[in-house]
Amino acid sequence: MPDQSFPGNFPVLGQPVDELALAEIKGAILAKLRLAIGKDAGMATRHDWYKAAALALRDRIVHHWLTAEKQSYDAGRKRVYYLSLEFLIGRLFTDALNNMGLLPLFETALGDLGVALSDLRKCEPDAALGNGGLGRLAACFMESMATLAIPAIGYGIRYDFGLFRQIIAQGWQQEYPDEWLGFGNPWEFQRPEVVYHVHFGGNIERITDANGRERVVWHPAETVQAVAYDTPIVGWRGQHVNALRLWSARAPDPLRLDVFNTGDYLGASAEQARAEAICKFLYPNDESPAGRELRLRQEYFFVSASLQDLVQRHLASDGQLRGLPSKVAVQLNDTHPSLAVTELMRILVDLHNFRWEEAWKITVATLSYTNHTLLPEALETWPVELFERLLPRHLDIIYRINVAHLALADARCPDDVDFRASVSLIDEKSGRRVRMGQLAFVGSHRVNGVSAMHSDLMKETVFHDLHYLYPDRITNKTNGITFRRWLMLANPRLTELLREACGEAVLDDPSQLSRLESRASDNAFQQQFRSVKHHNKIALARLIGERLNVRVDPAALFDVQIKRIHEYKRQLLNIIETVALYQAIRDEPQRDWVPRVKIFAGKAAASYRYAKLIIKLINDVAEVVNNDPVVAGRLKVAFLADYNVSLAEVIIPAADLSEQISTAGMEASGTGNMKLALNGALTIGTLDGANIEIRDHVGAENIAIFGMEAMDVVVRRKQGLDATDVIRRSPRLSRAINAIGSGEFSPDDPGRFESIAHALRYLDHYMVSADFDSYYEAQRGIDARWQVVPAWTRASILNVARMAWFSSDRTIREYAEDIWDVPVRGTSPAAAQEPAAQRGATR
Ligand code: 26V
Repeated sequence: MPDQSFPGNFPVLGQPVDELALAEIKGAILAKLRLAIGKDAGMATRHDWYKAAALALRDRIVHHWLTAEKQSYDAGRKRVYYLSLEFLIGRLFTDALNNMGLLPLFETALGDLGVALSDLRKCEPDAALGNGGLGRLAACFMESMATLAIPAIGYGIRYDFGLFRQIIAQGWQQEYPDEWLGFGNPWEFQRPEVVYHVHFGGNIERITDANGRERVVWHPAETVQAVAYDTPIVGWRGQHVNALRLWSARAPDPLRLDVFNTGDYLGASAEQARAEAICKFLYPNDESPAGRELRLRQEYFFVSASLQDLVQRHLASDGQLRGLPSKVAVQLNDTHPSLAVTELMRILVDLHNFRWEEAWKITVATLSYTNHTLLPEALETWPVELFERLLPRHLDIIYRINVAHLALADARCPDDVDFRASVSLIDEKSGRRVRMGQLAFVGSHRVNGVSAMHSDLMKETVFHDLHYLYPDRITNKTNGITFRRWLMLANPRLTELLREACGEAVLDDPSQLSRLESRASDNAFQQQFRSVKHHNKIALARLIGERLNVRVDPAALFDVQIKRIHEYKRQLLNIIETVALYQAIRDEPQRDWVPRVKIFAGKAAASYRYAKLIIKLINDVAEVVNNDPVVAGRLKVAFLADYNVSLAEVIIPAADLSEQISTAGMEASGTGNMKLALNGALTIGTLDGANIEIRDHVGAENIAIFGMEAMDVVVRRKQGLDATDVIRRSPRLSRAINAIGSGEFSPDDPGRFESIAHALRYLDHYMVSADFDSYYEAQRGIDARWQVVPAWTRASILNVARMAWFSSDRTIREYAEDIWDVPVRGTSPAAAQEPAAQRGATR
């Protein structure tokens, strides 16, 4: 239901625009332009208009925000606090407009004022406060929590610079700072009164208090202030609004006048510079985590400020902390906020005089932790020495937690030193390090993985022994995506068609998508569906033309791989297949090859040299293939620079084929896989992460699975990484590797890709060579299917029809029920969202 609480009667989607409301919005935008921006319509730039419109919208959101906040407070509702070092939000303008039901009204109002909403939305920079999947998941979850009216606050850091901007120069990636705050940020509210002190360093002292109790006092050496900035996150239908609270760092004493007066102008603000460094930039997550003190400072900074904030809020309403877990659920997004375990213990024991055992019960009952990767090199650990220097009291608390924890381990497995070593919070093998995963696990009542397979693998691998000690702790919560952004906003034409075909209710209840099933073979409907896709492909083709000066045919198969560039994601497998296909076309140019456009986008970590070389290879292959007259346009390669949420919103609706080809066992879940399938792309993928569940839902006949399974990978790796055997058996692969290694695509530097060819032959850790034949065959199977248009369209429609379960509303409902114990408004019919297999449908 649309919310009527704000003055003015705003129309629901699809209804005619109300003249009164329209006049009011126009007045509001013009007033903002004059009074908040200080310009009149004649002199306003597009950016001024955007800001004025955003501020007019924000006013309307704030009314709902304050109402929701008051209702939650009055009802004493339990609150969720989502702690994440990353929130990959993208743009907020049309997202908020859409959820408020104000998109048509603003569009008309702005049109009447002589500006196009479609132009204005491009003025907003992406908020790219995240690296990839983990950060985007946090953003989808924030939107779903607001939609489900769960009182929640997202806590993170307000980075001055988000994820770097990527420029491709002569095929190479270059990084530039992301100055997203350069023109201000109309969405945020600075809260100068919400400030907390966060301490670092110094030493601890053990004392006995007046009651004869042993206490520990921390005498820190350094203090930084955390200042809150709130951004409203509107849920679908605009009724509930939550806050994303991001902390900015500053020094308590920003300018040392005494120092300044001695003439040392730089020294006078040195403290400020040191404090501000904490929120200066976002760390890359796929870089090896070697000794970066600043990162640990970031982690403690945001954990401490957030916990102080939530404890203070709880005390203000409940007066005591004993009942914290009944009013507060804290979700740790990966191990980055693991210090919450020790910080909550410190607050309870040192500051509020709780006995250790009771404090521990409260802590574990309040916290829960999500794991997002099994890659050993990604598991966070910190040198004990660094910890001791930066957070002496926290290290002390870790040691004490470990004593009780290891006593439990000894009781379960007496005299088993290996078991003890594997569950310990301290890794003694590699120079004594604190293991953040173990800490988060032990301090949480629930630990979840992000897909069924990933959660199973957690039990079998990284957390095998901890799972044995705490068998009820690990649970699965398969990721999801918000359909508002990834379907309604990104693909308005498909949304329109779905509303016609499934009814208006599909906007609120994705299980209605299943009503498409009966239309999947309907010729007229198929034509409409194809025409939507074609329209989206024209838009993407135009973008590729503008940005890369490459002409692509919208009738060709758009084959899309968009994600961070990483060896385990295997962009290399895709580009080798491209080379093999290119060679096949050149061998038999007369054949009727299925025209394909290979579309890549993604960033490599700045220090990840091999990934950057893969980007160069893609661009070098593109240069040759795109300009070869023999190919005659039947194969094109496009690498789109600076992949971000906004670019994803253009590529995803235009995709025919979704590449989800990670080495089995290595992709925890994936969420791009869900976005692409929801928009009607068929998946070519390995049995990895959520691909497995996507197959279960869309049906094995509507997805192309290839390659080794996770167990096969483990077995083959044990045998060694040499791939000469498979290459000998595959002339096609051998020829493609030879072409790459010998410089056919890099005549200016023939040795450029020798290292890649070498790895493919002798060090095939990611099974690129081992999986090649299977992948190539699966791709030719895709070619064959593409040529049977009605069958392809049917499979594409069935993908859309069967993706309902991957809504992040479903995921959040599961967190709310199984982990947070918070009530959720409205439940959607679960049965309709079960996998086809479980419904007994024909496969
Ligand atoms: C971190 C590192 C650090 C060291 C070098 C290799 C490496 C590779 C990946 C990562 C990312 C770790 C956290 C992360 O972003 N995980 C992603 O979380 C998504 C949301 O749950 C999930 O869909 C992706 O599969 C998972 O990679």
